[in-house]
Amino acid sequence: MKPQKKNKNQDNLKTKDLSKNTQSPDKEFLTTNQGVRINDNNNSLKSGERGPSLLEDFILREKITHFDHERIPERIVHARGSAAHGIFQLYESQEQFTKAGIFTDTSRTTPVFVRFSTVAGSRGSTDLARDVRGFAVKFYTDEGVFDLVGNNIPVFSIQDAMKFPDFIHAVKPEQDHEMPQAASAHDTFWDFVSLVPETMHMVSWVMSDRGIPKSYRMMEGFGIHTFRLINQKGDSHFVKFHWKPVLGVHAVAWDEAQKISGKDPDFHRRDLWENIDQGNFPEWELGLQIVPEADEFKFDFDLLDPTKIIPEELVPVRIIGKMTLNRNPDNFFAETEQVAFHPGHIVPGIDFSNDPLLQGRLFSYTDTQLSRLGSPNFHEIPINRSVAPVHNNQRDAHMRMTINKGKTNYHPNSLGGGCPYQAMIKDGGFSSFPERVDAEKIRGRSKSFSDHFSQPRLFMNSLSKHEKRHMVDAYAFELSKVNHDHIKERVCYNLSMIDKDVAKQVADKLGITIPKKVELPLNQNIGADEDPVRNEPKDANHVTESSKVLSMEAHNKGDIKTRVVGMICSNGVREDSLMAYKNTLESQGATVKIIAPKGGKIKTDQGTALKVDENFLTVTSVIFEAMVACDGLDKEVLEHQVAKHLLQETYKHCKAIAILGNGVELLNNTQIPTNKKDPALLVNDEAKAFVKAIAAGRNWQRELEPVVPA
Ligand code: HDD
Repeated sequence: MKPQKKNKNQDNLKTKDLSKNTQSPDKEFLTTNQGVRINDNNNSLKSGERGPSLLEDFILREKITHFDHERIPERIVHARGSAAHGIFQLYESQEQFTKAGIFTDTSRTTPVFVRFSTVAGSRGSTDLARDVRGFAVKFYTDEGVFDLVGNNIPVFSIQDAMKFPDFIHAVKPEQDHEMPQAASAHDTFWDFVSLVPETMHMVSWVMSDRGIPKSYRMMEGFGIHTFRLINQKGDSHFVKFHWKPVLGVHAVAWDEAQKISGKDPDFHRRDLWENIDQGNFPEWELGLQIVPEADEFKFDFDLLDPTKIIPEELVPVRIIGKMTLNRNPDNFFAETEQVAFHPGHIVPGIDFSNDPLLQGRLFSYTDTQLSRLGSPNFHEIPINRSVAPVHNNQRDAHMRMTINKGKTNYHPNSLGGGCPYQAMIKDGGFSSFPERVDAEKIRGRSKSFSDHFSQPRLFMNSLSKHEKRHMVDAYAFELSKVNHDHIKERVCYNLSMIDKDVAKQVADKLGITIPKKVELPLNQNIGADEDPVRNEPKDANHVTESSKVLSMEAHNKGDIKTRVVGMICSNGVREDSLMAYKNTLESQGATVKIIAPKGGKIKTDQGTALKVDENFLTVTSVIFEAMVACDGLDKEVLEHQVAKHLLQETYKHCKAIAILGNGVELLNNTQIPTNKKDPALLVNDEAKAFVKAIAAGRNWQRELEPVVPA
């Protein structure tokens, strides 16, 4: 029997595997699908030049038939997404916890394919919706495919898979008029949320700035559920998976998000693509929170409850390796659309816990591929194909690619020499962790799942002032779009169980009063026969505990790598100061774009021609992280509405601005207040100081001042 192959150079292994199916038309003739060369691809076959078309035109029929069937159903959730290829490398063997090769063999480079997504919107919706982001990683390991299908938020909205279709129906556009697209700000979503308080933890994360990331490259990822790791001896440890972005965690402002949705709805997709294209490969470190079996009941929440985190203060995250995304897909449909993730794709050394949400997911993901990709042979699609050999007795079905040789397609057999053999555990055969289960069959939920408010309170306590303000504003924004007051009241009532102050601020903005008690419609509790425990929360006290890493502030790396800075220029711009700034910014890893009234090129005061990246027709401040008004601007720019708007909007979104030389005249033509101390508004300062100002993060203080129109 063959031992499992060990690959030291796997990054090329998946690329090599995919290359069996990639093709390019370079120097080739146009043909039909049957390989017949086509002589005229412009005209159908007709009886006479003006005559009716002829049914015998096999070229026309084939072309149109294929076109007619190009679309497949989009994903029921996470329809909008973008993906990239990459590699995973382990820093240090974790063999004390797991026997999985990717987590024990430091000499390996494991290929990965990662798809990021929004949840609620359709395939063509905006990237900047306020939403959770999917973070799904497919590891092509020597021992088979391992999928870590997570999100950018560490908790889920519901505790049991039984509620998933209800939750998704509620958040998707409403069934009568199919509105709104890619938005949770509507009645059905908040109706559901208000009746299911376990949603409050995840919803509070989504209402925070985590719901509007700056970039896929700047988000954390979480496996969410507790999984198990199994070592060589068969011992089990509970584990939660974390992805920590090397660029830190960053978000945009809500007003910015709404504007980006109009100006560049592909903002995240473009950002991922362009950065990989330019060699700015995004990186994440993989971390594990390990809990020994013996500590399963040590916490005041249940490890099996997916609406709970394990605070990092209780169980630190062990960083064990790094993932780098280094190649864009060749074809969006073939790879990004057809990739099929499944939390049930695990390898020896990893196992499931009894989290009831995870257990339900184990059914759902294969099932959905049957209607989305149309066949149980979806594992043969190149992007889904394992790099570990696949041999079994499954046969036939739509679009079967493998040509299985021999006579036997059953096990056991003697005619085929007993092949393929079952693998002993020592040969890498998967065996489930022999957890003892001895219980009554019930449809119910553990009481250990019933505290819905302590952890959202921990989250809110951990936010910085401006983060909390943004969360309050987001709650108020979303609920303002709800037509029914009783829904708003119920949400505020639930909020008051978490944080009375937050609830009051939201209610004030909505112009409603928080009720003392809310009546639930009949039989809306966990089970119709259960006590209405949700309506009588046990604990409405304020605890002051907080967890540092829950604030995005804790994840600012203090650099400006890959940030995009705009420089407002015109003909005659002063080249020395422009270049001093540009060079310094670029030396720190930023990308600089020249903005000028017209496209083409501008001439500096020294006669050098500079390419214009954005002209006044296309430019928008919201795609930049910071803005510079250069020295030597001509009168047209100094008085131009677009130039003024660029500065005002950059200011409004609290981003860093540098003013050089006569750029001050442009600043003075705006409504930006210049009489206040503002660490992110630099006039004739050094480029180094500007770099520091950008790296420090936004000056959210400006939000407390009268709004600058933009
Ligand atoms: Fe799910 C897709 C993440 C709960 C059913 N899910 C999907 C994707 C991500 C997640 C990232 C997109 C994968 C891709 O890019 O193709 N889902 C999660 C997380 C969950 C979760 C982190 C909870 C912790 N999901 C969940 C439940 C169910 C589903 C409870 C059903 C019982 N999810 C699906 C699905 C999807 C899916 C319907 C749609 C497309 C697909 O699977 O392939 O089966």
